[in-house]
Amino acid sequence: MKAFISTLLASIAIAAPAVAAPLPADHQQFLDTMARDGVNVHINEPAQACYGEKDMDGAYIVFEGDRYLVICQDNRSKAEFNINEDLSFIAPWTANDLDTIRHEGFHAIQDCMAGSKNDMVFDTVFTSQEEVIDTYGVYNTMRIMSAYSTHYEADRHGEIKYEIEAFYAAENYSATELNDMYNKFCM
Ligand SMILES: [Ca+2]
Repeated sequence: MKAFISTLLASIAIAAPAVAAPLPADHQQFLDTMARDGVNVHINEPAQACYGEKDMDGAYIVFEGDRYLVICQDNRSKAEFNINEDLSFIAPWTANDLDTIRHEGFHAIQDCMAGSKNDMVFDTVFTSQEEVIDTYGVYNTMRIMSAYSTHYEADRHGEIKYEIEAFYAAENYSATELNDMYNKFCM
């Protein structure tokens, strides 16, 4: 009997990841708020973004006035999580996936800070950039600046402050706090 139970448990452990793992409620709420306000939320698609040459975590994009929040999950390519080869499959969420939701969602909030909320014209959310860098850490800040200038064109240099702020916000603010910020600045 004991052996049977442990075999059963082992098979459950293998089968469980095939069931779409629900997002933690706070992150689901943040995505729902943005979706209700017209942001198009895409998980593991479009393929050009999530299965292209760059190993992307996600993106915030505005195309012809429509806002897109793209989340590419860490485990999107792992066949063992997707035994049915379902194209719309959602892998189990990782801490980094959740960080990506907070990071890209924060870019949507930055878009609300200047011009219209769907024009990719950003402003910072926090008044003191010194405080942001101080809290996030100079080393981490330099790491972002270095990665960013390697990956993007030099003429986008002015946008680094928005990246630093988004990394800082994703690390230091909960999805609930970011949801409140979205409601405050975007609605
Ligand atoms: Ca804007």
